[in-house]
Amino acid sequence: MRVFFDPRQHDHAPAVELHNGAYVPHAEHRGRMENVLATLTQVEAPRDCGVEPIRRVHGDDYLAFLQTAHQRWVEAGRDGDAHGYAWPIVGRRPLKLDRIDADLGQFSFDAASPIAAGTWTSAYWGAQSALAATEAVLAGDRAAFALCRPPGHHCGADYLGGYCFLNNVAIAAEAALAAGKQRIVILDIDYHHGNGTQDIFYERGDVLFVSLHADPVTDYPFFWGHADERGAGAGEGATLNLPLPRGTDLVGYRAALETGLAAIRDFGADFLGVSFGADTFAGDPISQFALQTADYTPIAASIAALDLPTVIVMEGGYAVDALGANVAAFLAGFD
Ligand code: SP5
Ligand code: ZN
Repeated sequence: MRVFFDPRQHDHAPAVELHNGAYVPHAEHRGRMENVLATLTQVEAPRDCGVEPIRRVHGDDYLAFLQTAHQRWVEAGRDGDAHGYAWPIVGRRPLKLDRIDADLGQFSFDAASPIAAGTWTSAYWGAQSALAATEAVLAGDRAAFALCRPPGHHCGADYLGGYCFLNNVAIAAEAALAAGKQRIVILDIDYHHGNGTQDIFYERGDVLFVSLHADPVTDYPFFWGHADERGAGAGEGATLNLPLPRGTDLVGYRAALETGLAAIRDFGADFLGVSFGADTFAGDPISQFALQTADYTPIAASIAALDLPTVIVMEGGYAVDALGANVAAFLAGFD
């Protein structure tokens, strides 16, 4: 399987994140990618498809914010990475505000996703990796893997969060639609609910979003991913959330996966995007499922049995020393 990654995806290097009331080392760091790259024999850098395919998902105001936020932070006399502290949870509207602090609130939903000097560069090239994998699949490859960093599934059309800045799987899905695909499924198997992806396609009937994740009653992102969120308007019924309890092992996971796969078969898709997070691993430091490394192979084999052109996009996974082995076990299920 072709694998895409650009070394500029390492540039994003926030120092700390807010966790349980204190600043701790940022969990989403370049060592994750280094561990995965060490297990892969062949990795290609993506070509540059430019910003247009990103604009199919993200608004221009948001993209301008991402590109300038850290510079504005520095110009405001601040040190370190840009962190927000105030959010417009009621009646958010596109106000033109001067302060970087206002825009950090306007364009994000959490306080744990700082913007560093290299954030835009890394997010941009991560999205290009997703687009290159999509191109490979559109050209006839059965599956391709985009080693995206930073991840993408928590960010929406005009907000960041959950370590995510550009929604790589949504960008891949829109590229597939632009190339003539008609019905897309996004299967999200990161530990956390993919609230940004869900939001982007919530009112769309041509993109089915299926997510297996830790029950948001107990886990981040809390406010989305509940089973009663099923889409709206033309997208009514095209969102399927399958929340699972902490402690879920392969037995419980496969039962939910079968439910998701049955919905995917019924939908009649011609293209599949997989948001793959390895934070479902038993040893993950910020997550509470109980999957083992060997479990990722049969999980992937069940997904591969859908027999759809498939782009796999990297999302989370913070047990750094095991990440490469977990990714390799997953990719093996497609071979
Ligand atoms: C893509 C993805 O998996 N995002 C997950 C975002 C979860 N962020 C909130 C959880 C807080 C965990 N902080 C742990 C810090 C350890 N250094
Ligand atoms: Zn996650």
